[in-house]
Amino acid sequence: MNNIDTVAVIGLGYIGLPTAAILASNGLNVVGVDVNEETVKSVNRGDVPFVEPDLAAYVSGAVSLKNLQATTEMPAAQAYIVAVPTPFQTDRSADLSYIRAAAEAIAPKLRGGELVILESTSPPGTTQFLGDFLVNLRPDLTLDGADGKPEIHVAHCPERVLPGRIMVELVTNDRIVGGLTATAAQLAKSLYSVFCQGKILLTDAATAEMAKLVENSYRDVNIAFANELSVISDKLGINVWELIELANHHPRVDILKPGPGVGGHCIAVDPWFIIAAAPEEARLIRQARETNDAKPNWVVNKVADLLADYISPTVAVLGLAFKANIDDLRESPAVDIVENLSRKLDGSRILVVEPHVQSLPRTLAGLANVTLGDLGPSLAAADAVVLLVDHDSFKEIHKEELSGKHLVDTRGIWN
Ligand code: SAJ
Repeated sequence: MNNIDTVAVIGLGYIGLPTAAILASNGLNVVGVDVNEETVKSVNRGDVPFVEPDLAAYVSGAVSLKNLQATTEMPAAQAYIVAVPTPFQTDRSADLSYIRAAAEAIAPKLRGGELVILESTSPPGTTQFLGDFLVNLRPDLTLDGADGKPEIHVAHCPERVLPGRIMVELVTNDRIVGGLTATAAQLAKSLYSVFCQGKILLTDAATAEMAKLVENSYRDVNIAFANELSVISDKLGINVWELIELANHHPRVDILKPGPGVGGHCIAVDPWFIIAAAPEEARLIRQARETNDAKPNWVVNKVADLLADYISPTVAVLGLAFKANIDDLRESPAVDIVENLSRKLDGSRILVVEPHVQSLPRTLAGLANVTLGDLGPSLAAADAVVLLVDHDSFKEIHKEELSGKHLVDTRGIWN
Protein backbone atom coordinates (compact mmCIF):
# COMPACT_ATOMS: atom_id res chain seq x y z
CA MET A 1 0.00 0.00 0.00
CA ASN A 2 1.71 3.20 -1.11
CA ASN A 3 -0.96 5.84 -1.10
CA ILE A 4 -2.98 6.18 2.04
CA ASP A 5 -5.98 8.41 1.59
CA THR A 6 -8.46 7.25 4.21
CA VAL A 7 -7.42 7.55 7.85
CA ALA A 8 -9.30 6.89 11.09
CA VAL A 9 -8.01 8.80 14.12
CA ILE A 10 -9.14 7.21 17.37
CA GLY A 11 -9.40 9.63 20.30
CA LEU A 12 -10.27 13.27 19.51
CA GLY A 13 -8.37 14.87 22.39
CA TYR A 14 -5.43 17.26 22.59
CA ILE A 15 -3.40 15.17 20.11
CA GLY A 16 -5.93 13.17 18.06
CA LEU A 17 -8.04 16.12 16.98
CA PRO A 18 -5.12 18.31 15.80
CA THR A 19 -3.63 15.31 13.95
CA ALA A 20 -6.98 14.49 12.31
CA ALA A 21 -7.47 18.14 11.34
CA ILE A 22 -4.02 18.58 9.85
CA LEU A 23 -4.25 15.35 7.82
CA ALA A 24 -7.70 16.41 6.56
CA SER A 25 -6.54 19.89 5.69
CA ASN A 26 -3.83 18.27 3.55
CA GLY A 27 -6.50 16.55 1.46
CA LEU A 28 -6.83 13.15 3.15
CA ASN A 29 -10.21 11.68 3.94
CA VAL A 30 -10.23 11.55 7.75
CA VAL A 31 -12.75 10.07 10.16
CA GLY A 32 -12.29 10.99 13.82
CA VAL A 33 -13.59 8.40 16.28
CA ASP A 34 -14.44 9.16 19.90
CA VAL A 35 -16.55 7.50 22.59
CA ASN A 36 -17.81 10.91 23.74
CA GLU A 37 -20.91 11.87 21.75
CA GLU A 38 -20.60 15.54 22.72
CA THR A 39 -17.07 15.65 21.27
CA VAL A 40 -18.29 14.00 18.07
CA LYS A 41 -21.19 16.46 17.71
CA SER A 42 -18.95 19.41 18.39
CA VAL A 43 -16.36 18.35 15.77
CA ASN A 44 -19.09 17.72 13.19
CA ARG A 45 -20.30 21.30 13.78
CA GLY A 46 -16.72 22.42 13.09
CA ASP A 47 -16.13 23.35 16.75
CA VAL A 48 -13.24 22.46 19.06
CA PRO A 49 -14.10 21.28 22.59
CA PHE A 50 -10.92 22.73 24.21
CA VAL A 51 -8.63 25.75 23.85
CA GLU A 52 -5.69 25.43 21.43
CA PRO A 53 -4.52 28.30 19.20
CA ASP A 54 -5.38 27.92 15.46
CA LEU A 55 -6.98 24.49 15.90
CA ALA A 56 -10.53 25.83 15.43
CA ALA A 57 -9.67 27.20 11.97
CA TYR A 58 -8.20 23.86 10.86
CA VAL A 59 -11.20 21.88 12.18
CA SER A 60 -13.92 24.14 10.76
CA GLY A 61 -12.10 24.35 7.40
CA ALA A 62 -11.65 20.57 7.12
CA VAL A 63 -15.25 19.85 8.20
CA SER A 64 -16.70 22.32 5.69
CA LEU A 65 -14.58 20.75 2.90
CA LYS A 66 -16.01 17.37 4.05
CA ASN A 67 -12.47 15.97 4.54
CA LEU A 68 -13.07 15.55 8.26
CA GLN A 69 -16.02 13.96 9.99
CA ALA A 70 -16.43 12.50 13.46
CA THR A 71 -18.29 9.41 14.63
CA THR A 72 -18.59 7.02 17.58
CA GLU A 73 -18.42 4.00 15.21
CA MET A 74 -15.10 2.64 13.95
CA PRO A 75 -14.98 2.93 10.13
CA ALA A 76 -12.91 0.83 7.70
CA ALA A 77 -9.78 2.80 6.74
CA GLN A 78 -6.34 2.28 5.20
CA ALA A 79 -4.62 3.68 8.27
CA TYR A 80 -5.64 3.91 11.93
CA ILE A 81 -3.98 6.37 14.30
CA VAL A 82 -4.60 5.54 17.96
CA ALA A 83 -4.39 8.65 20.16
CA VAL A 84 -6.21 7.56 23.30
CA PRO A 85 -5.21 8.30 26.92
CA THR A 86 -2.65 6.12 28.73
CA PRO A 87 -3.11 7.34 32.32
CA PHE A 88 -1.35 5.70 35.22
CA GLN A 89 -3.12 3.53 37.74
CA THR A 90 -2.91 3.80 41.55
CA ASP A 91 0.30 1.71 41.52
CA ARG A 92 1.61 4.10 38.82
CA SER A 93 1.76 1.43 36.10
CA ALA A 94 0.15 2.40 32.80
CA ASP A 95 -3.53 1.76 32.19
CA LEU A 96 -3.71 0.27 28.68
CA SER A 97 -7.47 -0.30 28.72
CA TYR A 98 -8.16 2.51 26.21
CA ILE A 99 -5.61 1.03 23.78
CA ARG A 100 -7.18 -2.40 24.23
CA ALA A 101 -10.66 -0.98 23.56
CA ALA A 102 -9.41 0.79 20.40
CA ALA A 103 -7.82 -2.47 19.16
CA GLU A 104 -11.06 -4.38 19.77
CA ALA A 105 -12.93 -1.85 17.63
CA ILE A 106 -10.29 -1.80 14.85
CA ALA A 107 -9.77 -5.60 14.58
CA PRO A 108 -13.07 -6.50 12.83
CA LYS A 109 -12.46 -3.78 10.21
CA LEU A 110 -9.05 -5.09 9.08
CA ARG A 111 -8.70 -6.80 5.69
CA GLY A 112 -4.92 -7.00 5.55
CA GLY A 113 -2.46 -4.37 4.35
CA GLU A 114 -3.59 -1.64 6.78
CA LEU A 115 -1.29 0.55 8.84
CA VAL A 116 -2.02 0.89 12.58
CA ILE A 117 -0.12 3.65 14.39
CA LEU A 118 0.02 4.09 18.14
CA GLU A 119 0.54 7.78 19.01
CA SER A 120 -0.34 7.60 22.70
CA THR A 121 2.63 7.93 25.05
CA SER A 122 3.23 4.36 26.14
CA PRO A 123 5.53 2.16 28.25
CA PRO A 124 8.14 0.13 26.36
CA GLY A 125 6.54 -2.93 24.76
CA THR A 126 3.08 -1.41 24.25
CA THR A 127 3.27 -1.29 20.43
CA GLN A 128 4.22 -4.98 20.39
CA PHE A 129 1.34 -5.63 22.82
CA LEU A 130 -1.04 -3.79 20.45
CA GLY A 131 0.19 -5.76 17.43
CA ASP A 132 -0.07 -9.10 19.27
CA PHE A 133 -3.50 -8.16 20.60
CA LEU A 134 -4.75 -7.40 17.07
CA VAL A 135 -3.50 -10.64 15.53
CA ASN A 136 -4.88 -12.59 18.48
CA LEU A 137 -8.27 -11.14 17.64
CA ARG A 138 -7.63 -11.77 13.94
CA PRO A 139 -5.65 -15.02 13.56
CA ASP A 140 -6.14 -14.76 9.76
CA LEU A 141 -3.67 -11.82 9.79
CA THR A 142 0.02 -11.51 10.74
CA LEU A 143 2.46 -8.77 11.71
CA ASP A 144 5.17 -9.93 9.29
CA GLY A 145 3.56 -11.93 6.46
CA ALA A 146 4.49 -15.30 8.03
CA ASP A 147 2.82 -18.39 6.50
CA GLY A 148 1.80 -16.27 3.50
CA LYS A 149 -1.02 -14.68 5.52
CA PRO A 150 -1.93 -11.02 4.86
CA GLU A 151 -0.11 -8.64 7.19
CA ILE A 152 -1.03 -5.55 9.12
CA HIS A 153 1.66 -2.94 9.68
CA VAL A 154 1.99 -1.64 13.23
CA ALA A 155 4.16 1.32 14.28
CA HIS A 156 4.63 3.80 17.11
CA CYS A 157 4.85 7.50 16.37
CA PRO A 158 4.83 9.40 19.66
CA GLU A 159 3.54 12.97 19.67
CA ARG A 160 5.98 15.59 20.99
CA VAL A 161 4.03 18.83 20.56
CA LEU A 162 3.83 21.52 23.23
CA PRO A 163 0.30 22.47 24.36
CA GLY A 164 -0.28 26.04 23.20
CA ARG A 165 1.87 25.49 20.07
CA ILE A 166 0.41 22.23 18.79
CA MET A 167 -0.53 23.37 15.26
CA VAL A 168 2.94 24.85 14.71
CA GLU A 169 4.94 22.02 16.26
CA LEU A 170 2.96 19.30 14.42
CA VAL A 171 4.44 20.71 11.22
CA THR A 172 7.91 21.78 12.35
CA ASN A 173 9.02 19.19 14.96
CA ASP A 174 11.13 16.22 13.94
CA ARG A 175 9.29 12.92 14.49
CA ILE A 176 10.41 9.51 15.63
CA VAL A 177 8.73 6.51 14.01
CA GLY A 178 9.29 3.01 15.38
CA GLY A 179 7.92 0.08 13.42
CA LEU A 180 7.32 -3.49 14.50
CA THR A 181 8.77 -4.10 11.02
CA ALA A 182 10.82 -1.92 8.67
CA THR A 183 7.87 -1.81 6.25
CA ALA A 184 5.55 -0.53 9.00
CA ALA A 185 8.03 2.25 9.83
CA GLN A 186 8.33 3.25 6.16
CA LEU A 187 4.54 3.34 5.70
CA ALA A 188 4.12 5.49 8.82
CA LYS A 189 6.84 7.82 7.56
CA SER A 190 5.03 8.28 4.25
CA LEU A 191 1.79 9.11 6.07
CA TYR A 192 3.38 11.71 8.40
CA SER A 193 5.29 13.24 5.47
CA VAL A 194 1.92 14.60 4.31
CA PHE A 195 2.16 17.39 6.93
CA CYS A 196 5.44 17.05 8.83
CA GLN A 197 8.23 19.28 7.56
CA GLY A 198 10.71 18.14 10.22
CA LYS A 199 12.94 15.09 9.87
CA ILE A 200 11.17 11.74 10.26
CA LEU A 201 13.58 9.37 11.99
CA LEU A 202 13.04 5.62 11.79
CA THR A 203 13.78 3.08 14.52
CA ASP A 204 12.16 0.08 16.19
CA ALA A 205 8.98 0.44 18.24
CA ALA A 206 10.48 -0.03 21.73
CA THR A 207 13.18 2.61 21.09
CA ALA A 208 10.55 5.05 19.84
CA GLU A 209 8.47 4.41 22.97
CA MET A 210 11.48 5.01 25.21
CA ALA A 211 12.57 8.12 23.27
CA LYS A 212 9.31 9.86 24.10
CA LEU A 213 9.50 8.89 27.78
CA VAL A 214 13.14 9.91 27.95
CA GLU A 215 12.45 13.40 26.53
CA ASN A 216 9.92 14.14 29.24
CA SER A 217 12.06 12.52 31.95
CA TYR A 218 15.03 14.64 30.86
CA ARG A 219 12.93 17.75 31.43
CA ASP A 220 11.61 16.41 34.74
CA VAL A 221 15.12 15.68 36.05
CA ASN A 222 16.30 19.15 35.04
CA ILE A 223 13.31 20.86 36.65
CA ALA A 224 13.94 18.80 39.80
CA PHE A 225 17.49 20.17 39.90
CA ALA A 226 16.10 23.73 39.73
CA ASN A 227 13.48 22.94 42.40
CA GLU A 228 16.13 21.47 44.69
CA LEU A 229 18.25 24.59 44.21
CA SER A 230 15.30 26.76 45.22
CA VAL A 231 14.86 24.84 48.48
CA ILE A 232 18.60 24.93 49.26
CA SER A 233 18.79 28.64 48.41
CA ASP A 234 15.84 29.43 50.65
CA LYS A 235 17.59 27.70 53.55
CA LEU A 236 20.82 29.60 52.88
CA GLY A 237 19.13 32.99 52.37
CA ILE A 238 20.21 33.18 48.71
CA ASN A 239 18.02 34.52 45.89
CA VAL A 240 17.67 31.44 43.63
CA TRP A 241 16.66 33.49 40.58
CA GLU A 242 19.80 35.58 40.73
CA LEU A 243 21.84 32.43 41.43
CA ILE A 244 20.51 30.62 38.34
CA GLU A 245 20.82 33.69 36.16
CA LEU A 246 24.47 34.03 37.13
CA ALA A 247 25.30 30.32 36.77
CA ASN A 248 23.64 30.26 33.33
CA HIS A 249 26.29 32.70 32.06
CA HIS A 250 28.62 29.71 31.95
CA PRO A 251 28.69 28.52 28.32
CA ARG A 252 27.76 24.95 29.22
CA VAL A 253 25.23 25.57 32.01
CA ASP A 254 21.51 26.04 31.31
CA ILE A 255 19.50 25.53 34.49
CA LEU A 256 15.70 25.49 34.14
CA LYS A 257 13.30 27.44 36.33
CA PRO A 258 12.10 26.35 39.76
CA GLY A 259 8.37 26.45 40.33
CA PRO A 260 5.63 25.22 42.68
CA GLY A 261 5.97 21.65 41.29
CA VAL A 262 5.53 19.97 37.92
CA GLY A 263 2.09 19.62 36.39
CA GLY A 264 0.39 18.62 33.16
CA HIS A 265 -0.48 15.19 31.86
CA CYS A 266 2.97 14.38 30.43
CA ILE A 267 6.03 15.32 32.45
CA ALA A 268 4.43 14.45 35.78
CA VAL A 269 3.30 11.06 34.41
CA ASP A 270 5.67 9.67 31.76
CA PRO A 271 8.77 9.14 33.96
CA TRP A 272 6.75 6.66 36.03
CA PHE A 273 6.49 4.41 32.94
CA ILE A 274 10.30 4.15 32.87
CA ILE A 275 10.42 3.58 36.63
CA ALA A 276 7.80 0.81 36.33
CA ALA A 277 9.82 -0.84 33.54
CA ALA A 278 13.15 -0.73 35.46
CA PRO A 279 12.39 -0.01 39.14
CA GLU A 280 15.84 -0.92 40.46
CA GLU A 281 17.76 0.99 37.83
CA ALA A 282 15.72 4.20 37.34
CA ARG A 283 16.92 5.78 40.61
CA LEU A 284 17.67 9.31 39.43
CA ILE A 285 14.42 9.46 37.46
CA ARG A 286 12.45 8.34 40.52
CA GLN A 287 14.22 10.83 42.77
CA ALA A 288 13.44 13.66 40.32
CA ARG A 289 9.74 12.72 40.37
CA GLU A 290 9.77 12.64 44.16
CA THR A 291 11.62 15.97 44.38
CA ASN A 292 9.13 17.66 42.04
CA ASP A 293 6.15 16.02 43.75
CA ALA A 294 7.39 17.28 47.14
CA LYS A 295 7.56 20.90 46.02
CA PRO A 296 3.83 21.78 46.43
CA ASN A 297 3.97 20.73 50.08
CA TRP A 298 7.12 22.78 50.61
CA VAL A 299 5.22 25.83 49.28
CA VAL A 300 2.29 25.11 51.64
CA ASN A 301 4.63 24.93 54.65
CA LYS A 302 6.38 28.12 53.57
CA VAL A 303 3.07 30.02 53.48
CA ALA A 304 1.94 28.51 56.79
CA ASP A 305 5.23 29.55 58.48
CA LEU A 306 4.86 33.12 57.23
CA LEU A 307 1.33 33.31 58.61
CA ALA A 308 1.97 31.48 61.88
CA ASP A 309 1.02 34.57 63.97
CA TYR A 310 -2.31 35.20 62.21
CA ILE A 311 -5.56 33.80 63.60
CA SER A 312 -7.62 34.18 60.43
CA PRO A 313 -5.40 35.29 57.55
CA THR A 314 -6.60 36.12 54.05
CA VAL A 315 -4.42 34.62 51.33
CA ALA A 316 -4.62 35.58 47.65
CA VAL A 317 -3.43 32.69 45.48
CA LEU A 318 -2.57 33.70 41.92
CA GLY A 319 -2.97 30.97 39.31
CA LEU A 320 -4.37 27.43 39.16
CA ALA A 321 -3.28 26.24 35.69
CA PHE A 322 -0.29 23.90 35.39
CA LYS A 323 1.68 26.54 33.49
CA ALA A 324 1.43 30.08 32.14
CA ASN A 325 -1.31 31.39 29.82
CA ILE A 326 -3.34 28.18 29.47
CA ASP A 327 -6.60 26.97 31.03
CA ASP A 328 -5.43 23.38 31.66
CA LEU A 329 -5.62 22.30 35.32
CA ARG A 330 -4.56 18.66 34.84
CA GLU A 331 -2.09 17.46 37.50
CA SER A 332 -1.60 21.13 38.39
CA PRO A 333 0.52 21.62 41.53
CA ALA A 334 -1.39 24.86 42.14
CA VAL A 335 -4.63 22.95 42.70
CA ASP A 336 -2.89 20.71 45.28
CA ILE A 337 -1.40 23.72 47.00
CA VAL A 338 -4.76 25.46 47.38
CA GLU A 339 -6.39 22.28 48.67
CA ASN A 340 -3.67 21.69 51.26
CA LEU A 341 -3.46 25.35 52.28
CA SER A 342 -7.18 25.37 52.89
CA ARG A 343 -6.84 22.43 55.32
CA LYS A 344 -3.61 23.59 56.94
CA LEU A 345 -4.61 27.22 57.57
CA ASP A 346 -7.56 26.72 59.85
CA GLY A 347 -9.74 29.83 59.94
CA SER A 348 -8.15 31.31 56.82
CA ARG A 349 -9.84 32.78 53.77
CA ILE A 350 -8.28 31.77 50.44
CA LEU A 351 -9.05 33.93 47.42
CA VAL A 352 -8.02 32.15 44.22
CA VAL A 353 -7.42 34.27 41.12
CA GLU A 354 -7.35 32.33 37.82
CA PRO A 355 -8.35 34.48 34.85
CA HIS A 356 -8.47 31.43 32.53
CA VAL A 357 -11.28 29.52 34.30
CA GLN A 358 -14.90 30.40 35.08
CA SER A 359 -15.30 28.17 38.15
CA LEU A 360 -13.23 26.25 40.69
CA PRO A 361 -12.38 22.62 39.88
CA ARG A 362 -14.33 19.91 41.74
CA THR A 363 -11.57 19.27 44.33
CA LEU A 364 -11.68 22.90 45.46
CA ALA A 365 -15.35 23.77 44.93
CA GLY A 366 -16.45 22.04 48.15
CA LEU A 367 -13.93 23.81 50.42
CA ALA A 368 -15.76 26.41 52.52
CA ASN A 369 -12.80 28.80 52.88
CA VAL A 370 -11.83 28.83 49.16
CA THR A 371 -13.43 31.18 46.61
CA LEU A 372 -12.60 32.29 43.07
CA GLY A 373 -12.08 36.04 42.98
CA ASP A 374 -10.96 38.95 40.81
CA LEU A 375 -7.38 40.12 40.94
CA GLY A 376 -7.73 43.68 42.31
CA PRO A 377 -10.08 43.00 45.25
CA SER A 378 -8.24 39.78 46.16
CA LEU A 379 -4.89 41.57 46.34
CA ALA A 380 -6.43 44.40 48.35
CA ALA A 381 -7.91 42.00 50.92
CA ALA A 382 -4.84 39.74 51.25
CA ASP A 383 -2.38 39.43 54.13
CA ALA A 384 -0.25 37.17 51.94
CA VAL A 385 0.00 36.82 48.16
CA VAL A 386 1.12 33.44 46.77
CA LEU A 387 2.04 33.45 43.08
CA LEU A 388 1.76 29.95 41.58
CA VAL A 389 1.50 30.60 37.81
CA ASP A 390 3.37 33.22 35.76
CA HIS A 391 0.38 34.25 33.61
CA ASP A 392 1.12 37.43 31.63
CA SER A 393 -1.71 39.27 33.42
CA PHE A 394 0.04 38.78 36.79
CA LYS A 395 3.21 40.37 35.43
CA GLU A 396 1.29 43.65 35.14
CA ILE A 397 0.53 43.91 38.87
CA HIS A 398 1.84 47.22 40.30
CA LYS A 399 4.33 47.01 43.16
CA GLU A 400 2.10 49.24 45.33
CA GLU A 401 -0.67 46.60 45.22
CA LEU A 402 1.70 44.18 46.96
CA SER A 403 3.27 46.51 49.48
CA GLY A 404 3.05 45.48 53.13
CA LYS A 405 1.95 41.93 52.25
CA HIS A 406 3.76 38.66 52.76
CA LEU A 407 4.85 37.41 49.32
CA VAL A 408 5.60 33.89 48.15
CA ASP A 409 6.63 34.06 44.51
CA THR A 410 7.18 30.50 43.25
CA ARG A 411 7.86 31.64 39.66
CA GLY A 412 10.26 34.51 40.23
CA ILE A 413 8.26 37.23 38.44
CA TRP A 414 8.69 39.77 41.28
CA ASN A 415 12.33 38.98 41.67
N1 SAJ B 1 8.21 23.77 34.46
C1 SAJ B 1 8.99 24.29 35.48
N2 SAJ B 1 10.20 24.85 35.16
C2 SAJ B 1 10.65 24.92 33.88
C3 SAJ B 1 9.85 24.38 32.83
C4 SAJ B 1 8.63 23.81 33.15
O1 SAJ B 1 8.63 24.24 36.67
O2 SAJ B 1 11.74 25.48 33.68
C5 SAJ B 1 6.91 23.13 34.79
C6 SAJ B 1 5.70 23.87 34.16
O3 SAJ B 1 5.32 24.94 34.96
C7 SAJ B 1 4.68 22.75 34.13
C8 SAJ B 1 5.52 21.50 33.87
O4 SAJ B 1 6.85 21.85 34.18
O5 SAJ B 1 4.04 22.60 35.39
C9 SAJ B 1 5.46 21.01 32.43
O6 SAJ B 1 5.47 22.09 31.49
P1 SAJ B 1 6.32 22.06 30.13
O7 SAJ B 1 6.09 23.33 29.41
O8 SAJ B 1 7.74 21.72 30.44
O9 SAJ B 1 5.78 20.81 29.32
P2 SAJ B 1 4.32 20.27 28.85
O10 SAJ B 1 3.86 19.27 29.86
O11 SAJ B 1 3.38 21.37 28.49
O12 SAJ B 1 4.72 19.54 27.46
C10 SAJ B 1 5.74 18.52 27.49
C11 SAJ B 1 6.75 18.82 26.36
N3 SAJ B 1 7.94 17.97 26.55
C12 SAJ B 1 9.20 18.50 26.53
O13 SAJ B 1 9.42 19.69 26.42
C13 SAJ B 1 10.32 17.52 26.65
C14 SAJ B 1 6.11 18.58 25.00
O14 SAJ B 1 7.06 18.73 23.95
C15 SAJ B 1 5.50 17.16 24.94
O15 SAJ B 1 4.88 16.89 23.69
C16 SAJ B 1 4.45 17.09 26.03
O16 SAJ B 1 5.12 17.26 27.30
C17 SAJ B 1 3.78 15.73 25.94
O17 SAJ B 1 2.64 15.66 25.41
O18 SAJ B 1 4.39 14.72 26.32
